[in-house]
Amino acid sequence: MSARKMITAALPYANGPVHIGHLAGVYIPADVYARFQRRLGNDVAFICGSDEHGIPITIRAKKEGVIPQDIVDKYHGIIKNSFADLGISFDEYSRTTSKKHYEVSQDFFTTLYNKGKFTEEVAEQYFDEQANEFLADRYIVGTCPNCGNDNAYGDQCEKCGATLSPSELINPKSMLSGNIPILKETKNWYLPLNDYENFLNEWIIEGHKEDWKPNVYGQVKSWLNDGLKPRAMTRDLNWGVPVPLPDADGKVLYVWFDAPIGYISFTQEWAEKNGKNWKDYWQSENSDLIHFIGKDNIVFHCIIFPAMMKAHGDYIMPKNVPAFEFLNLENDKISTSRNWAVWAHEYVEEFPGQQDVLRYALLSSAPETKDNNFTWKDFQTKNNSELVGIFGNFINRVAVLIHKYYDGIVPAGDENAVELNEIAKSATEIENFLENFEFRNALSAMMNLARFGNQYLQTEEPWKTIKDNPEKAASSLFVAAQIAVGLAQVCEPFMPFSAEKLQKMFNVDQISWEQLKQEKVLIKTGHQINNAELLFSKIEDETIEFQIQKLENTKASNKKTNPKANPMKAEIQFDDFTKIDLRTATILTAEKVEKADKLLKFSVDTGVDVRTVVSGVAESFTPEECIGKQVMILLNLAPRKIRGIESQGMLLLTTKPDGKLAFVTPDVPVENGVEIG
Ligand code: B3M
Ligand code: ZN
Repeated sequence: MSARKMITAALPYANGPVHIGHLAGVYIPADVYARFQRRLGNDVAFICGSDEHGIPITIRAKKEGVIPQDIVDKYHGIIKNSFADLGISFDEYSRTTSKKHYEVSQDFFTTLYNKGKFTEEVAEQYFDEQANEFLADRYIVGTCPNCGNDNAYGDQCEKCGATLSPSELINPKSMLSGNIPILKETKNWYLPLNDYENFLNEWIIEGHKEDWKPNVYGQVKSWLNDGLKPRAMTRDLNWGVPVPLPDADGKVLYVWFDAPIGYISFTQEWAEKNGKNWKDYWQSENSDLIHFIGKDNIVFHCIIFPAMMKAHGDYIMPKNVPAFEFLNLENDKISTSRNWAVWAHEYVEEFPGQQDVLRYALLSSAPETKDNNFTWKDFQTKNNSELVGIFGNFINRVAVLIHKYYDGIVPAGDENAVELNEIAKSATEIENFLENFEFRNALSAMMNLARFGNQYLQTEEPWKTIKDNPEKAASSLFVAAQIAVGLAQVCEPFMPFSAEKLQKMFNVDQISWEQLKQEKVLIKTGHQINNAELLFSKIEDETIEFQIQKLENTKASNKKTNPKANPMKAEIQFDDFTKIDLRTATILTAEKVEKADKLLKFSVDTGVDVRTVVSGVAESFTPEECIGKQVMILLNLAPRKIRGIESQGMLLLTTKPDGKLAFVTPDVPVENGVEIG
């Protein structure tokens, strides 16, 4: 009987595109595993989707000056396409804003509520009176009690790395309005994780010491040693799945409550479309649940989500949670905000048809047991020396020689040649490694078969023996053809695009892993093969230089030329800019405004008319200094009353190093009323 494998990959936040760190640490290994399980003949559901709730989304929306829905729509599309382009073979890729997900996650909450699994707690939380909103930790800034950084967040100081709670911040301020927040009482529903300590200890600490990765096991153990506390499963926020209770206005499910339920709701979506029963995957002891995640998600997948499922009562526990460490880029931490990344969607565009090269390079430096590093030079070497030099070279020689000497028909050879054992050996090794989540070793075992084939040809030299021992040449190429087809089979989980090309080239179908281990002859004497196709091509130095230069540019633009300069405001569209009517103008008269130390009143010739403008420049200029100056005016600014005087427009000003103001003027005299833009 085939086994059932419920495989999940962490739901990426739809607040930015995916980069090589995500790919190497979660999605490519998960895909290799899922593809391999399918080849074993197992019943696989490989499920993922975008995580569209939570603070990361609302922060991004604020930064881009749009609403959260716009953000998730944009990035969900980009992420989904990148995965498809890179051959990540999800059975379902959905999103947590789907209708089904709202139903399933609310239903899950209601079940726990009705079973009395939550406690209700009233606690004081920071509230922004002007914005009329409770503030998530990330929305509070203040001075770090640890290092004095003035821009520490309510949950963390990014300067010294300290983990904080909002109440520890000195002079907390709301990021929404800049005001000082007040403390206000609010009720939320908590899951008393402490009630699940015994269960978790027994299940993981006693039950999975041997088979879970040491990094995962160790982290869980230290959490349990420290003791668990009740954790709020609801939040006062306006972006998320509404809490399905009558007295819960303005409250949503905690993103780490709803997101993992996404795995379940997406499985349901998939099952409905494919005539399956989702419960076979989530609520049956015949199913193995496996979560692929990054190391920062361990506590959620090994403690909180299992506690939720345990509280619910109907669910199986994960069989394993292979969590990966982090991948660095050119020896520096990958960072979305610093744009220090290789973005999946850019790679696909810049390296068309070379998806397998990235898959190969990332798998071979997958951060399995410790953080690892990606460099472009290394990427180039892996392609040129291994994929082109060994794998591609071997395949190409086999196909070309069979065409050259035998018109593309596989010649006769020894069906019991010892070399043929290498194929089953490679398949078995790969199987053992993958069942153990050792992706790098599995990849090496695959490459070793290519290496073996290459050396075999080199020693046999059929291009020489063809002259005086044609039978030997035929036998060598028969064996080489078996190895080539073996490679076409074993490389599929790792390099699916190349596998497809290879299968076409040798005119064979994909077979199961079992067959691969049993059948020595994978391509028979007399079988017609197709023309050789180029599998991999050399990556030139210029291509790599271009990528390195791109990173250099990022580095340069991350270094502010003026450290005091404020960050850029939210992006605007060209249409927004064209609404602004800027003109050249000349100051005709200037006088002090009574009882206002800072203000001067001007009459200004704008070319269009002569109008009155009040400006706060009295501490920088005398009225006499201003008369006759050519300036720039924002002409279509709605009039405002300043000290009883109607100011019709605004003069453009900037600040000099001494703190005094200066008019922005054209660098040569021009007529009044000329447009600027
Ligand atoms: N969105 C966190 C992350 O991307 C998160 C994973 C959810 S898995 C249920 O790190
Ligand atoms: Zn600090």
